[in-house]
Amino acid sequence: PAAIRRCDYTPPAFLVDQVELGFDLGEARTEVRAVLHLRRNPAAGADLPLVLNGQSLETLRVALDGRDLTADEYRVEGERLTLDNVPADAFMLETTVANDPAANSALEGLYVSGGMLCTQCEAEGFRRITWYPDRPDVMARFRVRLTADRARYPVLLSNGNLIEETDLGDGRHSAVWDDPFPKPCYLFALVAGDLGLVEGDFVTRSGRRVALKFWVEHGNQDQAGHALASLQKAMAWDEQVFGLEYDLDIYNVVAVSHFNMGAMENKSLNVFNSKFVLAKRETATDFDFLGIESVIAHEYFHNWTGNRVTCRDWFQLTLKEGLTVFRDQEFSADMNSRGLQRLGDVRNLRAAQFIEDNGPMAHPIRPESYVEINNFYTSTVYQKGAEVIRMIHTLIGADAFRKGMDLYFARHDGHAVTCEDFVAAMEDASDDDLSQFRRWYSQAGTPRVTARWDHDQTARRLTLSLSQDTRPTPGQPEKQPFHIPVAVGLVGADGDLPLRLEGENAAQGTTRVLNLTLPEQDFVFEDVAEAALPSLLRGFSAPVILDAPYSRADLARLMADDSDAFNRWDAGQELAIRVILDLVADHAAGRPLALDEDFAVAWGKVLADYAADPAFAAEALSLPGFSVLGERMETIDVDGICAATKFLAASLGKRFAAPLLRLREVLAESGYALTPEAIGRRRLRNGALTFLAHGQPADTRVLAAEQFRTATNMTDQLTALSALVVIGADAAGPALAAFYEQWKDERLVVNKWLGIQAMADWPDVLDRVKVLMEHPAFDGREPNKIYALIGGFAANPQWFHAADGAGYAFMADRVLALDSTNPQVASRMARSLMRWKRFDPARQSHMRGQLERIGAKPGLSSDVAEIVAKALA
Ligand code: DPP
Ligand code: ZN
Repeated sequence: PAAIRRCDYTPPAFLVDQVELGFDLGEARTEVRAVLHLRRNPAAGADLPLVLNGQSLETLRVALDGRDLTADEYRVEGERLTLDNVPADAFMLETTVANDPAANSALEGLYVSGGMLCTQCEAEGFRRITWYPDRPDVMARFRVRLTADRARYPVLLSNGNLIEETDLGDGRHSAVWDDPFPKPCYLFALVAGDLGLVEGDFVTRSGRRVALKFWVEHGNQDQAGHALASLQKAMAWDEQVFGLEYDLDIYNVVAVSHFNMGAMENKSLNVFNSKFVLAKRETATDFDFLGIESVIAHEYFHNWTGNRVTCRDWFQLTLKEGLTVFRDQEFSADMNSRGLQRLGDVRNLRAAQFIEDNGPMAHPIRPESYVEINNFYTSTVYQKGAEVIRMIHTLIGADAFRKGMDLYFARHDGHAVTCEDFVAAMEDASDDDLSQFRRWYSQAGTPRVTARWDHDQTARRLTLSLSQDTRPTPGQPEKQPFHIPVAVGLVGADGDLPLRLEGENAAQGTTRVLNLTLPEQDFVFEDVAEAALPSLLRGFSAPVILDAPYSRADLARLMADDSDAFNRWDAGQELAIRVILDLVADHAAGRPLALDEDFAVAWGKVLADYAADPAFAAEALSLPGFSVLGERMETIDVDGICAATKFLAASLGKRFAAPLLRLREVLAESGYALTPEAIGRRRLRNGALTFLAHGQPADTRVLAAEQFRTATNMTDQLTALSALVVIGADAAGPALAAFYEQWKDERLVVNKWLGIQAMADWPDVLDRVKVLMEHPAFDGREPNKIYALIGGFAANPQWFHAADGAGYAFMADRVLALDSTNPQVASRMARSLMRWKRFDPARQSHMRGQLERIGAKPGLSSDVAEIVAKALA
């Protein structure tokens, strides 16, 4: 399939003012009658034909202004319906189509999930429902009539307000929903099913009472409370921070078990992957609770950043996603702990986005081309997109940023716009020049910022030399310098020094944001009497790789003394990375591995001081993961990284067994709370258990089994189970069986059970995964189960990357099987093979062979084909 290019954008030839949709709903056959009120777009060519998109539709009728068209008056070619002759001005096009939701395993368009009918239209799923100009810059008002069997589908939902309900007398009923806000069709949704309701409300600051309705499977009503509370908090926060109020009287959220992504922000009818709605203490971990809070908020925030102001075309996806991720990160920071939020977000960015940016899929946050838009819901568009918004916030300041948001809405409410429109609003509101900054939208790759410094004792000045360099990415051999905000402090013997830059009359604060815009730049700090240590990129002020000549002693000092929490944590991580990379080198050279004494002392100090901030200590003690470590090596040494990491965890667990055990006792709590403090204490206590499982497996077995048995919440129970898995298959066997027995009716918990086994560091794990695929707990049509079991295995560094290539062959088999049923999920799995060039020659050849095998499948989906083509390019 050919690539679609951003530069080829043309405005739509026709606009839709109003749509009336009539659904006659059934699992095996749904008929859709669509009436489109169209008119020519004055901004487009006057003689263009009307072209509508459609996919897998059985076309029953086409009528123009009430007159049925004969087969020679329109053309259906592939996925397009063309009418060459339409009235010069406004007209009405009517179509009737049939489709088969039960056969729709791709989970795009109208499909069946657990007996209910639901939809997913972003990005291009609406065309699987009816003929339509399926592009986001066509915004129309929708009125929707749903008709269905009353007993099977008592609940009928669509966007907007419910304006009519009718019992049709014959066992069927209908509902009419009207959405007063014009929207692109990707925000359309319907749900029909037999669902339980959990209700709450929210009164907006202007006094509008909004009914908040959470629709869940019967029996799950006790698991929607956290999602409801999160929505209420998000609504209040958006009023306080951005002055944005909800605009309808009803807000529906439906939890479905079959869903490709996390959730979808359809206007007033969010459809959610049930894992981001359902939670109670017994079944959901702290991580799950935080995830729900953030995704519920994310989809709510889209109502303004995405729905009221939407994207002109899909190249602008980061316009709504980067901005909305930034908003949800800020919300979570305000609800919980700002410091922890930041380091968690950066950890995710580095573990996924930096890796994407340094591989065959590297693309700017606003891509120039795509084959399949579904492949571009990436961590680059989302997470790096959020970092780009954050940099604007840093550069212009919170007040100007808020003014920029106000201006953006004043200018563009009700319209489909571009990233440029957003940046222009920020620029106009702040009077700052963001022209060079715009390169963040057009250039891919992670810049490397190199810092060197020189302290002139006599002149009392510290000169900080910063330079930047961005490596070529596919299609972009040359990079222009970025505008990079570098937040800097100077750590002296008694804390931060006041900062006066050359040319200034007085010191201003202790953290300054420097504007790095050239390939190389010097910044001179005056009045620096002592040999201060620069603390660079505070708060991770830009998504770059920092190269600074810190000695290990410097890192230990920053770990202890930096006033910036992010940099304290990051210094510790950097120290751990260096120690592990040394161990990897020892492993490669056949040298015996030994625990680095300085690192052990620094780590032990954090452990000893945990009481001041247990949550931070938990983060600071945890070791960097496989992907971050691999990224630091020219060729990823799979066996070396696994051996080194295990060795370090075991050595620390052994050496510090006594304080770890003590800490567990001190932190043992009787009650359960979901406060940031309680979550932090649990995280630290459970982290301790994991180190103990590595360090003294035999002694920890009883402790872990005990915690597994007596746990009153899923965080504790699941950590205990993981610890037993670390200890070994013998220790874990009975607990795994008991866990399944206890939770077999809770599908989200069963997914955890699948995932934990897929990630086990056991030599026969692949055989176990294959056996689990036949287990009743698995369902190859449910994305969550595939992500847990197959995705879990792909995240198993040692055994997915087994030297004989068996893991890769297994993954290719899964991709090929999924390609015919669910290309989106297949494409995600295929990405596990993309970075083959980073591995050793034997693994390279195994991975490439599997990519070629996938690529040879006749009729491969465009989703997977694009990934394979990019990987092999
Ligand atoms: N637009 C959705 C989200 O990111 C993804 N389908 O919220
Ligand atoms: Zn989103």
